[in-house]
Amino acid sequence: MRFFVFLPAAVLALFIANASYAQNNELIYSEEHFQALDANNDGKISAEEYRQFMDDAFTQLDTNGDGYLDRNETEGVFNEDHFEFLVGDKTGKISRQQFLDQAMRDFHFADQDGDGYLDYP
Ligand SMILES: [Ca+2]
Ligand SMILES: [Ca+2]
Ligand SMILES: [Ca+2]
Repeated sequence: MRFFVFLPAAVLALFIANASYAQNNELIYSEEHFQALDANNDGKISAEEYRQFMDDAFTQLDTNGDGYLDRNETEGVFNEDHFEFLVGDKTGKISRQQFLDQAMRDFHFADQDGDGYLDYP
């Protein structure tokens, strides 16, 4: 399965072994990537499983534990355009809520049939 997902492309590559990029930040998922996200092993990724994964990812990225991601913490994860896009305001940092909101927009974008789950490739 190949689909374009903006935020996960950057984050998943960091936290899932062997995730690989194609061009334009398109992440190529293999079955093992899906298994990493599919916490209850029912063969599909629910919105809640996805949200939990991204929430954990945020916690790991927020190395100084202030509840925001700044440029230093996201170096090598987001380029400058991505960072500005995610910040979206003048704080200069990405809050957990902003991060998860974008993650869930990506989830629903990737869920093309709209059943609330991402299926295995
Ligand atoms: Ca599942
Ligand atoms: Ca931080
Ligand atoms: Ca679906």
